Amino acid sequence: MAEKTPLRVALIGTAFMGAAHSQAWRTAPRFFDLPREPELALLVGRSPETTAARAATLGWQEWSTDWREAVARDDIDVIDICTPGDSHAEIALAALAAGKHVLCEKPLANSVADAERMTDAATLAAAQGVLAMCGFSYRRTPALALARRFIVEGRLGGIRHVRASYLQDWLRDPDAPLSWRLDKSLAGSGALGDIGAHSIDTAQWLTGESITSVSATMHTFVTERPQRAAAAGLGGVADVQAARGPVTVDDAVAFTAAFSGGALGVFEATRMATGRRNANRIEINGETGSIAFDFERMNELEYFDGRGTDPEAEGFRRIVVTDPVHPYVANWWPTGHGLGYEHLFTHQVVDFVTAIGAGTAPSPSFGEALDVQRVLAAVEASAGAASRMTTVERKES
Ligand code: SOE
Repeated sequence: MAEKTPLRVALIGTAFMGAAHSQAWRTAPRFFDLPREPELALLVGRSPETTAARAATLGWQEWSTDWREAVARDDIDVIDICTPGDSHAEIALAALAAGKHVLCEKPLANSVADAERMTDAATLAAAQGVLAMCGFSYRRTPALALARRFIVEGRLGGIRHVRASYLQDWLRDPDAPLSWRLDKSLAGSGALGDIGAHSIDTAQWLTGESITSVSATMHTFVTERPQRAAAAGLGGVADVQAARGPVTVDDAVAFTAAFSGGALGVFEATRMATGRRNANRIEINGETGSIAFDFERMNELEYFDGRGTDPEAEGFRRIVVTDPVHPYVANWWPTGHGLGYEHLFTHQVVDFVTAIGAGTAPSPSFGEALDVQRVLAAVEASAGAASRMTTVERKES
C-alpha cells in the first residue's frame, strides 16, 4: 500500500474536548481509509505539568504551552482548537493566516463580530486551499445523519414542527464549583451557547431551513458557587461559603423560533434537568412523517411514516441504526453492536480529512457556525428584553 502523506496535527486544549479530539485523531485512520495519515504531533496546554502528562496519556509526540509555536511551525498542517470560546478567534485567525487547516470547537466564538472575522478569514484562506470546519459533532451521529437522509429524500414532506431540548444535570448541585463554562468572559454564555448551540445547528442542518426569529427567556437558578479550590478543600479554606464567586451565565434557556420555510420551533437547553445526563433530543414533524431522537439512546432513531402506505400498521418504528447501510456504521462493528459518543468525533475527523484530501469545503463551515452565532445573539437579545414576557393577569383572591 502506498505511503500516505502525513497530516501533522497540533491540538490546543487538554481537557474534555482535548481528550475526545485526541481519541478521534488516533482512531480515524485505523477504521477509515483516509487520503492523508493524521499524526498527533503537538499538544498545547496551559501548565507544563498537566500538558506533559496529557501528551503522554493521549499519545502526542510533543507538547508545548504556547499555541503560537504550533502556528509558527512549518511541520504542522492542522490546528485543532479545543479551548474555551474566548480564545477561538485569536487562535483561528493566526492559524488560517499561517496556512494551517483549522478545526474549531463549537460555538465558533463568543460574539457575532468574532465569528464574522473568523468566517471572512476562512473564506480568504479557502482560496489558498486552506480549509476550516466547526465541531458541531452531533451531525456525525449515524441516527441523525440517517434522519437528515430521510428529510432530504422527502419522506417527511414539508416541515411543520421542530422540538429540540438539550437536558443535562451536572450543575444541579448548588455547590458544584465554578468553572470556565460558568464565566461569561470565557464561555460567552451558559447552557445557551454550550448545548443550545448544538440544538440550533442540528435543527437548521436537518431541516435545511434557517431560524428567522426567536422569542426567548433565560434564567440562572444558582447565582454564585464555590471557587474550584475551595470546593476541593484545597488551601485549607475552612469556610467554602467565603470562597464563592458569581455565576455570570444562564443555567437554562427556553425559546420559540420561526423557520424560513414556515416551521415552528420550540427549544430548551439546561444543565439543571435533574436526572437527565446528556439528553440531546430533537423531534421533527412534517406533513407526511416524523423523526425523533434522544442522544441517551444514540443508536436509535424513531421514524413515523405517514405516507399512508399501510394504514393498519401506522406508528413510530424504532430503527436500530447499526446496520452497514447506515451512515458511518459499515466501518465499525457487525450489525447491532452500537457506537458511542466518541465515534462522533472520529467521524468528524474522517469528514474533515476527507475534505482536506479532496480540497472541498468541509461542513459545518465557519459560515454555517456564524449563522448559529447569529441565532445565539438573537436569543440573548430577546431574553434580555424582559418586556417581551407578558405577565399573566390574575385577580387577587
Ligand atoms: C457540555 O457539558 C458538553 O460538554 C458540551 O460542551 C459538548 O459540546 C457536548 O458534546 C457534551 O456536553
